[in-house]
Amino acid sequence: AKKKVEQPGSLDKDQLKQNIIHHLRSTLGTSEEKASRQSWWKATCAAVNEQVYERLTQTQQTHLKQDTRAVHYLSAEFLMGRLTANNLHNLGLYETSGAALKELGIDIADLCEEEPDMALGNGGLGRLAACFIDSLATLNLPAIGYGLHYEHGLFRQEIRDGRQIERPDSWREYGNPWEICRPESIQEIPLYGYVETVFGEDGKMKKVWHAGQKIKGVPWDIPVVGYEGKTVNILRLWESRASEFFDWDVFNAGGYIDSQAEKAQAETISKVLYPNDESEAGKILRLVQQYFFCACSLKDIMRRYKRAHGSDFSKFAEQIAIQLNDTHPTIAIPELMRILVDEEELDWDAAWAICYKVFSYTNHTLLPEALEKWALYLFERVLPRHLEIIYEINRRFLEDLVEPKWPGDDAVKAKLSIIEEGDVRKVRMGNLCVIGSHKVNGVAEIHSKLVKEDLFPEFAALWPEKMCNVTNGVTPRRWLLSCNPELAKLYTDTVGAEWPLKLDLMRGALKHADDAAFQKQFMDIKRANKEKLVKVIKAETGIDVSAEAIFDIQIKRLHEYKRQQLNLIHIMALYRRLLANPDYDMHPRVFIFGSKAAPGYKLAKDIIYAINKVAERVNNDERIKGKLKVVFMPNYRVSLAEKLIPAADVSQQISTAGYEASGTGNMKLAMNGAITLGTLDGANIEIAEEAGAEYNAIFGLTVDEVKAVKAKGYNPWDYYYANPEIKAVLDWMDTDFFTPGRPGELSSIKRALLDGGDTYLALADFESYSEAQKKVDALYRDKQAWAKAVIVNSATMGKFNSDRSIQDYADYIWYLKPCSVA
Ligand code: DL6
Repeated sequence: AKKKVEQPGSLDKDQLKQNIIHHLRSTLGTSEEKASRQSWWKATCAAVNEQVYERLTQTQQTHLKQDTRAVHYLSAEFLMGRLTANNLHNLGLYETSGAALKELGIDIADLCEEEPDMALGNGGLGRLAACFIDSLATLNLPAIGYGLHYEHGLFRQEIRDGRQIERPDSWREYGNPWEICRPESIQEIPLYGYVETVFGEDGKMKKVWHAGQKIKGVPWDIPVVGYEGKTVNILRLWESRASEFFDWDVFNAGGYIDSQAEKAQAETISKVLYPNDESEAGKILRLVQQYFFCACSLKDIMRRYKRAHGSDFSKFAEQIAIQLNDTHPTIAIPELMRILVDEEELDWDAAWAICYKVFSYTNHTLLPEALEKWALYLFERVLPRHLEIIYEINRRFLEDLVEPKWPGDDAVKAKLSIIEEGDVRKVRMGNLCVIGSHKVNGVAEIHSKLVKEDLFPEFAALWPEKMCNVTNGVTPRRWLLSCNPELAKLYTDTVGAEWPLKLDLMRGALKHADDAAFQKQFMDIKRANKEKLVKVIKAETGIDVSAEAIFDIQIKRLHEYKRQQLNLIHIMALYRRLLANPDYDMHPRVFIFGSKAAPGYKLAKDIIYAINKVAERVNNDERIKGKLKVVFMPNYRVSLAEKLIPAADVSQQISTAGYEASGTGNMKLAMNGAITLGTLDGANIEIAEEAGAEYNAIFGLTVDEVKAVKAKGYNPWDYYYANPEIKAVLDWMDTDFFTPGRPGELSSIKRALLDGGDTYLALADFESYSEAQKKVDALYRDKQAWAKAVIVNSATMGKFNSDRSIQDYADYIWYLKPCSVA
């Protein structure tokens, strides 16, 4: 008889307990008496996986049977964090597991701490991908995430004498219970070599790519459990291996090291996330990484398509949607053309029509340095056939579309061409993405407008309907239900249990925003979360802080445009005010930073150093009576964000207007009851629209004002001379006040702000930022007004559910329908 498929959450406490003990003994080979916490964690995962795998099989069989259209989300980054609590919540097993483990003498929160973060990403873009695959499964949308199985994710950050030190991250050194190796789906990927032109028996010309090297792609699947656990999709990550990983003959002849050379070389491809690309070898490695994961994924997509449709490609674009998460997977466009034209022998126009319908591209930044370009000579070496295909795409584009629209205009042609001319000719991946995709989206209203008007205006003129917006979102399952269980419970008690799926329901709490009893409940939860964070801060940094203070948090990658330096100079200004007048009227404040700097970004590392040095001095200065504390939390990562966000009072989102594409931390913090102290940039604008600007602290130049100031000619020295506080603070950096005996150690920041031209207008926004900070201080002291503001912020964040973003993609970009799994 056919076994009944387990419904998610159907295990009771005793069954779960039995399963955990069973796996402890038979999977981990240990016993209740001897087991380490690691073993308990792995046994719990194995017990839960019984359900996950069953739902996964059920999902895959349903999709296969119904031959569903699916989206394939190609991303160089998936910043997953930890999966245990998330999977338990999504399966409805968190409470039951907690109870089962308690009877076994284990605290579930401690158990979850055993899991290393899966840090296969840098920041916003990677975390967005992780939220999106959660939402895809939750909405029962057939989807696969495809990426790279990096052996080492984003570096682990240590702080030594205030400086960032990078250490390798080894997230799967001792095995990861959430991943499944699938050797049956290994792919082989060609690289290098040359292209031969041959003529077939039919007299047709063909191109044959003779690869110089072949690499094996081994897939690792991570099940992605949707909320309520019905659909379990997969994230498939490719690991590189040598095709012939061990040369037996060379080994036997005594060449012990040489026999493994090919293996070592092949394995470097998936070794690290973003290898340093200052050298030529580093640049090639990045290009190879991108091609490797795209080519593996396309072969996988082809295999699945052909299983259902053979070589009839007329249905390909009906069945397959591929989303390019930024420019990193752009190479998938010429690769699909190569497969269709060279291998499947479709004619060019038919192949191009398919590609165009299949691909869509999300732009995540306007910063020119992030719009990838590859030196043509390197590209040709690694992917000779792809370069030919790109030339042909470009030729047709320029002749068929650009010339008719702008006859004889060589300047427009040069700008839109996929090939950039110059001393070193380059392949522009951004242009290729736009030309090869049927939709191009930005990630917040303002950003999409700037993509259209400033970044790609000519492309928008050619294809006005192509450019669109999908405002980002975050999954409320991780970023509220799991990380802030007390607030989640308050929402459930107030608006019902459906809110994690329909986040707009949180608005139901608005009617209690003025109610003193509700305010007390809300603020008691915040206080308890702050008390918990006080302990984490003490344990991680040794710094004592009080939960009485305002917790003012800036957590994000370190970049000049994000303006941690603005926060820092304001902290120094406050410190000066307090030194000048110890009774300076302010509510105690703890400024908390969490941030990693790119290893080669010197100024960003200097800013981390400066924050730490200012922190040392401020935190130990008794004259200011503990009114000001500065904390730099080392090794900022997803699991740390889950502890910081529920405890925040103030969310600093202070980028120069026009530079932060969207931001997603801003959404998480507001959802958890923080005021946004922010510029009118990225999604801050939409957050302020939803919550009401009056409940936030908005400051600074707008996008248009930033453009106007720059156009007029910005001179930061004007601000230095006009504002004595700015002058004093910057001059302080040249002294040894914060770095005793070593004057000038902080001067690089001053130099960047003055001699360097203050590219991101920190000094221009200082005064208005400082005023906004005063407003925050005053509001906090009015307990009722503050409580109301944070409740309003939290309750109005429904729009920023990643389910809404994914529904927008499904409706307007992928044309994708849900498929319910029994
Ligand atoms: O769209 C996700 C996220 C945005 O919220 C951030 O504003 C943006 O900075 C980030 N972009 C990147 C750029 N990476 N590249 N290339 O991470 O995307």
